[in-house]
Amino acid sequence: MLDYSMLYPKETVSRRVVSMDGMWKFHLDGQEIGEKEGWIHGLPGTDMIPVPASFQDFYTDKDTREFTGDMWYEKDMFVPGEWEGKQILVRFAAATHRATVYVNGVEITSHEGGFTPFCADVTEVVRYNAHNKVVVKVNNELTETNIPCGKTITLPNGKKMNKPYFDFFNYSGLQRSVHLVALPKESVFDLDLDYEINGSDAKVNYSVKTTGDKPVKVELFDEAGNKVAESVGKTGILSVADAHLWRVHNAYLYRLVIRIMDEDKIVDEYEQEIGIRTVEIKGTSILLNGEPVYLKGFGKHEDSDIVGRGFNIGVMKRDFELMKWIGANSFRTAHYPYSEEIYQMADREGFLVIDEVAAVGMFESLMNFMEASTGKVTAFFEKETTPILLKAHKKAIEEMIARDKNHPCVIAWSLLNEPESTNEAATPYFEEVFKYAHELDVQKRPRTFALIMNSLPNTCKCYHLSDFISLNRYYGWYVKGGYEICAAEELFRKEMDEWKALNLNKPFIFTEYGADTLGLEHKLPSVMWSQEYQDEYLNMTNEVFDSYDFIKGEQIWNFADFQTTEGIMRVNGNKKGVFTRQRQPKDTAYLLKKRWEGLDLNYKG
Ligand code: GCB
Repeated sequence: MLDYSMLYPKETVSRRVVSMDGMWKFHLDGQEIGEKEGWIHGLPGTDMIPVPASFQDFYTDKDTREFTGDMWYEKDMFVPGEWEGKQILVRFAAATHRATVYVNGVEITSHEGGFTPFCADVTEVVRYNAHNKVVVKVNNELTETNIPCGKTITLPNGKKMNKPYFDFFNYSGLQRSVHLVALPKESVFDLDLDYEINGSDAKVNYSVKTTGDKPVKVELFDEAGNKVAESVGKTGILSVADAHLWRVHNAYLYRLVIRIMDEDKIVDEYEQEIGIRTVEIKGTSILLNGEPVYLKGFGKHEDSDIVGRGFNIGVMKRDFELMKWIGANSFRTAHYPYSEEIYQMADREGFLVIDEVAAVGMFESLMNFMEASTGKVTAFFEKETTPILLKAHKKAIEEMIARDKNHPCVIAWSLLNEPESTNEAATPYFEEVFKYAHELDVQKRPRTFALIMNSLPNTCKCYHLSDFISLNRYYGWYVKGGYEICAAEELFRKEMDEWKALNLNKPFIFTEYGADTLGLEHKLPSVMWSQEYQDEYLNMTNEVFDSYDFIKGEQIWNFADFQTTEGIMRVNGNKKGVFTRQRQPKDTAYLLKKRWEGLDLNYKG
């Protein structure tokens, strides 16, 4: 079990939350001298950097942008005297990819994994009614024993460099918010919810974990603020008559209030917005509240100008507006769990989310998107270090599920993206992660992984574990692009016919398909990279999607252009966006809008 609570920090009668976002002192440590020189007590120099943000795109020199290694952050925090007797935490929503936290010169905790929160319990070291110094050492090196996978090399000039086995820039640093939190000593630690719908009524099965033994009281309020159910006990059932269900683009959110009581005194109070809904796979259908849904949407990234992968509340708002405009109803959090605020917004806006753990790059290649289509195979899960990787992967799944399980928007877990799954050795590894996700999720949401191009009906050794099959396919781009597109279509249909012949009786969705397109490039007749070709490519793939009844979703790659490592395969980033990186539509956005607005939610039933 995790030794810190994954609950989102919220103020209530018993809890206090102070944002530590803003300018932090910052120092790169290429020589690894920080500890020796006493940086845990305070950083040298005067440079400051915003949090949350990736550090890379602020600076004008390339050594800084490409920096690989340790970087240090520092900020003072004032701890009010009236908090004495409480549990005091510094909560990092993420530190990419690993971090060690020091407060007042004392090492408090370390955390590995760059896309989930952790807390430093500083109760024993803080000074009350005084300023306290928080110092964080963050490291952004890539390895094959943690996720996302890659390696770190040393250049002839002595500088380290990241070599990701994945196709997005290795943005890093304190990319999400930091909060100072005060909790009562006995507090709500965790919450699990599961739903049953019976006609117009619903049951909410809840289970609360606290850090003590005092009794728990739970109340449920509707959107108008009326109490609709209550219960006593750490586990129980809330019966809701005439329940408003959480639906696609018609989200209804109830407010669950949990209180730890001492007689009639509130010891702790926590609130959670919840949506009553069920998710289930039946035959080739994905059912939400028992009704079939067809997924339309995107593989996304957290990526924007200047702040990189840093959480950007304005970009989040714009992205949701664009997704609504184009008629999308879903997205996959490719290739890592996103900022918590994005799930909160998806809950509110009624979007369906496939939540993906950062298990990307499990195919040893710097151009896996290319090489997989040539049939390349790498023995990724047969290494001496595979058990260490598996342990890190399982921990990341545990943290993702603990963090995101109560969001109604999360309808499925994606446990790997484009792994090497054509080797026998992959199967036991996959079995472990699939079993683990199932154990952890009370709602038993469907699990999947995104299949890379070399993972075909006759080569993939792991697809049987997926509750629905997710395909990443680039027929007409990496395979037979341009004037050969008719050959691409033939190969595409051949593969789909082979899947059909297997009669798996499971839904298939496309978690990736797309074509790089330069935002300003027009050419008549089309050439690859032109806006005209992106449309041609989409018309071909859409026809294939419409030809198979078991295809139950299409999530195009990508929502927007995004930054990658430089190289001959990318023109200053991946340009498969339907929108530019500045969130303006390419031509194809209008084609997709027309298509998606015309497809019913229960398309293909
Ligand atoms: C993929 C990867 C994604 C890449 C994409 C591409 O299959 O999952 O991370 O960005 O292909 O554009 O090649």
